[in-house]
Amino acid sequence: MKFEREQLRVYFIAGTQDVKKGTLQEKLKVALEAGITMFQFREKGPSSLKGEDKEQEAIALMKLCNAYHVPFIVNDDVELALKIGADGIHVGQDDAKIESFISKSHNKIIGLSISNFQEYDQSDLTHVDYIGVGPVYQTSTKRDAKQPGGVEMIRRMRNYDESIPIVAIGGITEENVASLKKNGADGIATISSITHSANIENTVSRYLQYFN
Ligand code: 3NM
Repeated sequence: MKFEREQLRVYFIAGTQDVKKGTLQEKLKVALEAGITMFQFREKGPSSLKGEDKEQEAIALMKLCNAYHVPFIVNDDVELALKIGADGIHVGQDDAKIESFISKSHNKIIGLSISNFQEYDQSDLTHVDYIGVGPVYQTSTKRDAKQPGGVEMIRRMRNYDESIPIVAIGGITEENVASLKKNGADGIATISSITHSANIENTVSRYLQYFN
């Protein structure tokens, strides 16, 4: 699938470990129906699925995304992404993974996490379609998250690179989206505000309103 920056508008990220009530597949279906523009399968941590179970879950989630023509991105696991034919990968500061992915695929979406200017400067962005910049705010979802940079970091990153597609991540809620958009984010990426939402449809609809 070809990358377009509009796909970053409402970027839902989750793994089975993020869902306490119900299932990830149920939640993803509601979120897709409500109009999320991208999905990342991020299966991580002690309670996450492994091996064959992880692959089966990934395939089921990918099929849902395909039905809605929403890109299905795999976090970190290049081998899995290639094996099941995902639309792309998202990686941390790891150029080797990007190299190995592009050597075995083409026309795929590649996202890279960037937490600060030092990481930006040391990254090769040649094959990178978008950067995930964060954490913007305090997050309890990612254990090893760096210091939050606030909306200021988004503004400075946008000034530093005027053209690269940027998705803001970390502690996103309906309250902070407007200022992130105003300061240059092409979209928001969120885990808990969707997985913990009492009404996913409303949450996604309100996010979309800010970017439409
Ligand atoms: N990456 P929530 S913060 C997956 O800073 C992830 O790169 C981050 O979860 C980064 O939306 C984060 O619940 C967790 O805060 C986002």
